[in-house]
Amino acid sequence: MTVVSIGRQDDIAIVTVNNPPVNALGQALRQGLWDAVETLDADPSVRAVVLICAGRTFIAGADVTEFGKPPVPPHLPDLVNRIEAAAKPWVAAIHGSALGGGFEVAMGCRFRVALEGASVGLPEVGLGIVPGASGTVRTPRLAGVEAAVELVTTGRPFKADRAQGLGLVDAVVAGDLEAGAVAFARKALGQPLPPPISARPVTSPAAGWWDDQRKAIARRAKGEVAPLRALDCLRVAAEKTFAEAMAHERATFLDLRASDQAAALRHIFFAERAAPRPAHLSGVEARPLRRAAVIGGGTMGAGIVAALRDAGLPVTLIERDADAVARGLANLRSILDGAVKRGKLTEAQAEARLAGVTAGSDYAALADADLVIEAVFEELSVKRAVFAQLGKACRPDAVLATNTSYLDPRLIAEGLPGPERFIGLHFFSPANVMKLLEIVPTPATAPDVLATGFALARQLGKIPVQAGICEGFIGNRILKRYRAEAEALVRQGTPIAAIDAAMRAHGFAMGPFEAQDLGGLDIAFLQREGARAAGQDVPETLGDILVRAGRKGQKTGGGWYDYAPGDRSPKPSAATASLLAGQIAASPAELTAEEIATRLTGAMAAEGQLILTEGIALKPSDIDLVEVHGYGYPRWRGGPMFAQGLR
Ligand code: 3H9
Repeated sequence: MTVVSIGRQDDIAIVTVNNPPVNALGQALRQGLWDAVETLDADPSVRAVVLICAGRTFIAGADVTEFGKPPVPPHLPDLVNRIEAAAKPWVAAIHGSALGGGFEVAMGCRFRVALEGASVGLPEVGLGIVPGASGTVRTPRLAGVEAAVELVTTGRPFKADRAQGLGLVDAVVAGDLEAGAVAFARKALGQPLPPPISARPVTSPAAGWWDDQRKAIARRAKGEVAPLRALDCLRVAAEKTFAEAMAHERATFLDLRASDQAAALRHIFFAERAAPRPAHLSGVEARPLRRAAVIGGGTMGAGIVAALRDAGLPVTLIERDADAVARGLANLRSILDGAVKRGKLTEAQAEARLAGVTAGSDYAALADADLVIEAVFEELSVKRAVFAQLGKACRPDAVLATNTSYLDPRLIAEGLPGPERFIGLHFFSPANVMKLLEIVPTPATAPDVLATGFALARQLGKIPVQAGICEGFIGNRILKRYRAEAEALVRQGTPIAAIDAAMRAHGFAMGPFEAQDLGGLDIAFLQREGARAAGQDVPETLGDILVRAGRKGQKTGGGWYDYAPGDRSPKPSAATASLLAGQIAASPAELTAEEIATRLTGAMAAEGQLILTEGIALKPSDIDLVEVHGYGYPRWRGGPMFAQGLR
């Protein structure tokens, strides 16, 4: 396949890159571009060059699959310099995304023209590295230090119009990108050329500004090293010569590329991309999804409605009676209002989301639904009653899903006519925000129904993970083990606050006890009580002792910790200490923060190993995705299985 081809529009050469799927800068493409510069420099009939890409996007970056291998020339920084030093001006014509090395190549060009809606960015920190082909050095020279710091240290791309406002691109065109870029090039040839970016000046802010940035980034990064190293590169770029800054950036890039954090982030990057299309479902066609319905308008049901509406699906919401319908709609409204407040939706978008929902209590409204998701109270008899009605009201080919998080889906589906259309779809709260979706087939689930679960995840922009049937599936089963291990540490005398602090230091947003106080201790307690009532042998937990004493977490003013009214910051609790006193070892084992984290993440991985052995999860990376996307496991550690070398 020819990855680079050269065409002409009179005296303007058109260099087209065609390296599907995302025009990543593998060795062949780097060489092809290098050769194109040489060829066009030598051609006196060419006055300017437009660099454009075939397919869905402009060059989306270096080829990440090459990162584990020794670099082969031409190296990307040299290629960017070569394009910049070309005898004719190059114009990058950007559609889709110009990311990482792709945007660095665009900065080697004398001009950048973007199609409306395109974006540019330097997402390298998300892969645990810094830009390695002048991104930290040319960006501040192109658009100033402040824009460069935001672009590089957050890794978030900028849309074309914002990029133009900051000077990252020179023009935004609508319609035919190639024609627009050629017209731009012709006009540019009639004027003096701007200096190449490497020759442009850069002004460094005062030392205090850099210190403030460092503090803010360190707070956000929670142990992730790349954003801070990227800031260092930008500071060197602003304070030293171009050549010195390039050398510093390259050394940092190579150092980080070989780091554990980069390996972990690459692992998650590829696991996320593999998840929506599992190999065992290739060739299995999903059922069409045009209309969806949700049964139950509680927090979870309303969140699922919001997620379905975000994906543009019309939704029918069914509740028991008129009051419950009104409450369900109010729940949805409050989710949408929250999104407006946070700037995620405009008022008009929120209204449109709401307008696409038909709510009522009559199951007859489900006659044309392609997919129904049950999200009612977590009790078997209640759920069974719902499916008995669905069995009568829905089309025989409609996919019927339960959002249960603990119950056995086989029991929920018992007696359902057409059990092959039944599946578990376990969303995480808030369902319109959390990316994880556990997909739980029963032995009766048809392959195309399973494929429909994955298709739904793709449509909703979620990360799907297939889970087998066991209590808690993958995520909640590991959570239970994690909490049990944390309680075991408390029993051995490790202070509650030391455990939470250790897990935060490890990169979790919260420790296990703070998280329980936030979510409420009563949910898991009621579950254990249910199991006990059903005759199972469930030993008393420390959490049970607290709940029995009325300490259910923040909502009761205290759980593992105390909380002052209106203050969510946890304070060590004398009441908790006295309630648990009889359970705690007299001579405590002194553990370091690292030992605590190793013990707890080790327990997660051990449970993950059991889950794999039992066939509940299909592969270790699925478990890592569950933990990273559902339970706050630090992404840059790659998940519990990756961290233990279980890949
Ligand atoms: C970098 O550039 C370093 C430089 O500064 C310095 C170097 C010296 N490489 O996401 P999708 C594959 S670091 C290899 O589903 P979309 C992906 O695995 C890089 N493969 O598509 C998948 O494969 P498959 C900085 C890549 O349309 C397929 O392409 N750049 C790469 O939803 C489709 O991917 C980035 O971090 C890659 N760089 O989204 C950009 N990227 O089909 C990362 C993708 O076999 N990429 N693949 O499963 C993206 O953000 C998205 O892919 C993009 C398209 C937005 C471009």
